[in-house]
Amino acid sequence: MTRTDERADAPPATSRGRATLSGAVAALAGLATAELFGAFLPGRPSAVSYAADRVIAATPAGPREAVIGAVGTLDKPLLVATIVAVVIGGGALIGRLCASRPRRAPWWFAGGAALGFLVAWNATTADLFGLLLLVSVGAVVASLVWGRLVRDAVPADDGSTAYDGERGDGGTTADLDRRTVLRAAGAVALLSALGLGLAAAARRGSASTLDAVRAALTLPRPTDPARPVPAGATPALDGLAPAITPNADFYRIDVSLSPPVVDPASWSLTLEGRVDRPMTLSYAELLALPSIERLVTLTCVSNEVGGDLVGNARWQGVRLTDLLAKVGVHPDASLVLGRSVDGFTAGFPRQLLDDGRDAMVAYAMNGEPLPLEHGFPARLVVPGLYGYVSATKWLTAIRLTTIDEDPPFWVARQWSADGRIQAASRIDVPGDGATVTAGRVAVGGRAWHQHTGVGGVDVSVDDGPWQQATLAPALGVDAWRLWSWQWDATSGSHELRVRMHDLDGAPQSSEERPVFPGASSGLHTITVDVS
Ligand SMILES: Nc1nc2c(c(=O)[nH]1)N[C@H]1C(S)=C(S)[C@@H](COP(=O)(O)O)O[C@H]1N2
Ligand SMILES: [Mo]
Repeated sequence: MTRTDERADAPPATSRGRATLSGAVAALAGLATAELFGAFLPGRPSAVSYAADRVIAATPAGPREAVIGAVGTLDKPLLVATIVAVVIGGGALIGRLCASRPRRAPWWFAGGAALGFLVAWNATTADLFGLLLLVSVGAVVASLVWGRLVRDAVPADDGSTAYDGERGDGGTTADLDRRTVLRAAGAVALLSALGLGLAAAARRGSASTLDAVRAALTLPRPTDPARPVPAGATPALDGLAPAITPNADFYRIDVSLSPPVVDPASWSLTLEGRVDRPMTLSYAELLALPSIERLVTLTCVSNEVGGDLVGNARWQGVRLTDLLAKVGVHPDASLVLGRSVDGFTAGFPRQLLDDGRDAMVAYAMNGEPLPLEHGFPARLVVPGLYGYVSATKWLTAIRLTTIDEDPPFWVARQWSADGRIQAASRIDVPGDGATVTAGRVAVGGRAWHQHTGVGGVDVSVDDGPWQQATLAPALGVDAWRLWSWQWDATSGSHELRVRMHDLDGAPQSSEERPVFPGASSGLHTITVDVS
C-alpha cells in the first residue's frame, strides 16, 4: 500500500508527461468538435470567433494600433491561432494537474469551458444559446477523449484509469503503454485539425452560397443617378490609384473576424427610438424606395498620414433623411445610431444632416449589390464622417437616441465623438524610397476633405517653395481629387512633401498628431533617390 500512496502524491514523471499530452489533445478535440458542430447549426455560432471578436473589442486603442502596425491584416489569423494555442495550453495544464487524479479532469474541462463562455460572451454576440451549446459539447468531448486516453494508457482489467493514484493495486502502472497513448493522441489531434479545417470550410461555403444569392440580385435603376465621372478624373500616371476604387481593392476595416453572413430574405431594417412611428423594412421594400447614387470617399480614422485606409466608390441607396421623415423624429433625438447584425454601433449628431448632405442607407457599391465584406445587404454612408462614427455595415437598425443613452461602439472606447473628416493628401507616385532617373519625373496622388472639397494641391521639394500641382477634374465635394505634378529631378536623395487646400483656400494642417483618439494629421512626406 505504501507504494500506491507515494504514487498518489507524486506520480512518475513519464505519466505526468503523458497526462499533459492527453489533456492538451483532449482540449483540442473538444474545441474542434465544438467548432465543427457550430458550423452546421443555424447562425453558425463559433466560440473561437466570438472570443476573437471580444478580444478585438476589448483591446485598447494603443496596443491595437501597435499590433495592426506590426502585423497588418495578419492580426486576425494570428488571433485565432493564439486562441487555439491558449485552449491547447489550458488542456495541457489540466492534464498535468490531474495526472494523479484523472477523475477530476472533467470538472476542470467544464470549468475551462465555462471560462471560455465568459470570455466569448459579450454584448456584440447575439447567439448565447448557441455558445452555451458549443462550450458544453466541447467540455463533454474533452472529458471523453481524456478518459479514453488515460484509460488506454493502462490496459487495466478493472476498468479504472491509469494515473489513478487512489486505486488499490498499482501493479500495471509501471508498464503504461506509451506508444498506445502517443498513437491515440496523434490520431485525435489529426482528427481535430481536420475538424477545425472542415468547420472553416463550411463557414466559407455558406459565405459563397450567399455570394451566389447576392450576385443573382437585380438592382433598381437609381432614381437620382450620380453625375458621370469626368474624363481625366484619373490622370494617366502609372501607379496612381484610379478615381473609383474597384470593390475588390477597397480597404476593409471592422471588428468582425469574418463578415457576418446575412441572407437578404430574412434581413430587415428597423427605424426606432425617439420617433413617432417606428418602422421595419424588408430588403425588397428598401429597394422599392426612390434611390440616390453618389460618389463618396470613405476614410478610416485609423489611417496614418500617407496611409491606405481610404477608398472612393459609387454608392446607391435610400436617402437617410427620406427614411427619417417617414418615422417622424422627436426634437430631442440628437444622435443617429446605426446598429449592425453583429452588435457593432456607430453614431453621429442628427444635426449634421440638416445641411442636406447625401447620407444614405446604401445597398449597392459601384453598380453591384454591396460585397459581403462591405456590409451586404445594407450599410450607412455619410459624406464627411469617418467610418467609425457613421458607416455601419450589415446594418439592421437605425436608432434615434442620445449619446449618453446609447454611446456608440468606439466612442464608448474613448475615441473622439467628433468624427468629422480632416483634410488630407498623399503622394502615390513615386513610392516612398523609390529610385528614379534624373529629368522629368511624374508625381501624383490623392487629396480629400469630404463634404468640403479640394481646391488645390501643392508639392514641395526639400522644404523648398510650395509649387502648384495640376488637379484632375472634381468628382464632387464628397469625393477625393487626384492630382499630378511634373518634377525636374536632379540626382541625389530628395524629400517630397504634399499639402492640400479646401475650396475656400484653407490649407491642410501640418501639425503632427497620432491616430488616437481622433484621426492623424501632418503632411505626407516621402524620400526619393534620383540617379
Ligand atoms: N458592422 C460594422 N460596421 C463598421 C465597422 C465595424 O467594425 N462593424 N467599422 C467601421 C469603420 S471603423 C470603418 S473605417 C468602415 C470601413 O468600411 P469598409 O470596410 O467598407 O471600407 O466601416 C465602419 N462600419
Ligand atoms: Mo475606421
